[in-house]
Amino acid sequence: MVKVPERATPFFEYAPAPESRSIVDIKASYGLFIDGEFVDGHGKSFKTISPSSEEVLAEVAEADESDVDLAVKAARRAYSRTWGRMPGSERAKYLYRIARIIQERGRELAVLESIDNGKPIKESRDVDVPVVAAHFFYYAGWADKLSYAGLGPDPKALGVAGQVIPWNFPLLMLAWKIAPALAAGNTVVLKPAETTPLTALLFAEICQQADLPPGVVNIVTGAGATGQAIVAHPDVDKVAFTGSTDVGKAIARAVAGTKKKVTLELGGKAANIVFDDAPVDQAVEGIVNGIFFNQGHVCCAGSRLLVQESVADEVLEKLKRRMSTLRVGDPLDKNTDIGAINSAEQLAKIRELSEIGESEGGERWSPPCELPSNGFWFPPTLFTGVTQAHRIAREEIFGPVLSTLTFRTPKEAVEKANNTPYGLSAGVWTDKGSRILWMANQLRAGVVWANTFNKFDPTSPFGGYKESGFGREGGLPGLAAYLEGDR
Ligand code: TAP
Repeated sequence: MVKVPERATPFFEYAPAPESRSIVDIKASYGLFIDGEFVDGHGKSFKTISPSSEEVLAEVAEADESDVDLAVKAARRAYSRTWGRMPGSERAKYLYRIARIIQERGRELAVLESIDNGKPIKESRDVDVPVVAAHFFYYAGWADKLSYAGLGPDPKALGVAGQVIPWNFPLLMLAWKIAPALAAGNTVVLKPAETTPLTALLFAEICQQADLPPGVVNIVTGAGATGQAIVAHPDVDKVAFTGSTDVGKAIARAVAGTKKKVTLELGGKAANIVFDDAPVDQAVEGIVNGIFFNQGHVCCAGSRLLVQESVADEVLEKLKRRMSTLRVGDPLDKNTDIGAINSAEQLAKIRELSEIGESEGGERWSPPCELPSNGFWFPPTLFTGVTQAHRIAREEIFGPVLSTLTFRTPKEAVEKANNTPYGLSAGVWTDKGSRILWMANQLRAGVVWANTFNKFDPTSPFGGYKESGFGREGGLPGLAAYLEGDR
């Protein structure tokens, strides 16, 4: 019998690392990065705050249509005069330089990401930043090998790419977008999310440090309207969007019938499927990583646990015990497992769906844990007794909330896993290789992890089926998405 502790370790016993704050230089205000320079915008400005303290970090320019137009014009000039004419081997040198500077300034990037986004420093330092650098290294290697992309002997870049990214992995989503676009010879105008603009602006400084020609990368901060202006701009050749399915649908409508190519990376409701022959302790670690990594703000989060009935009690007991050891608190504390929820709006959405989960009959459990008084926090939460009809089994919560369903047979597991409008990822835990292969074929998900979860690598294509979007990022498909001749 596994004993679940009555009280988890309280927040105040942690050892915060405030000195790490001093290694970043957050300016009082930021302009837009257009044509290689930071410039004042024509529009208003907005505040970016730290979700763990609610402290105002900086005032950031909000790009309006005229700013977006300037950015697109700068990108077009750079495409026709410098970047689009440069041999791939030369472009590669810039990308390698950027990758190395990211490594050199890795600690600064990680601390800034944790402050602006709320994610634990051990994740930004050990996952986000290294994977960001790896993306630039990987695509630098492709820049002079485009004729091996399978699109003919001399595939051409598309031109100007307009890129709009979300707040959950601000720097990593930027890398997924900018590295392949630049390697293929495109120039870019990128909008980070309103709540997490700071690391994209630090990346702009890195572009200056790397002597990247002006206009190759343009960063325009702002809200949804800025994103809309990028998508609508007539001189944008390619739109790459990562975000919610609702906004993705609006973007698909906006570009329909235009010359623009589009890739959409949207939401998910992944099943993490545990069979009775799985190594239970390992599976429990995978369940925890699948849903509590990055506060569950992960498009491919394993937010539906499907566990085989015969092992459900054992798995859930061990899971509760493991959840009781998770530390929620200061993102800059190296011991923190779960940081702050990114915004008050996201916290309200998580609370609302959790309350709906209870009212629809799900049984809600969280380990006792003391949450800090300032900032936006939500405890790791487990729902059992969930059915497929419940909203928490169908809708993306995008928070540290796991919905558990059970199954008896592999066929039933597949039916339940596929019973969602989404199709981004899935996880399978079993000892049988043949079952892994069978499940991978049956599951309608772009990525299927076997006996692991949430593993990201620049060489692996990532993307969804159904309402999780279309197109792939990462690997060769991620490069081809920025070249003429791709489907
Ligand atoms: P969204 O609200 O869709 O926002 C994404 C980006 O689009 C933000 O920069 C946003 O600006 C901007 N935007 C909002 N309305 C727009 C419009 N009408 N036209 C153009 N741009 C617009 O998503 P989010 O809340 O930031 O991110 C969470 C969602 O992203 C989740 O559904 C998650 O699953 C998905 N996601 C998917 C993936 C992949 S790879 N499939 C990866 C990460 C996240 P503001 O910031 O100002 O709102």
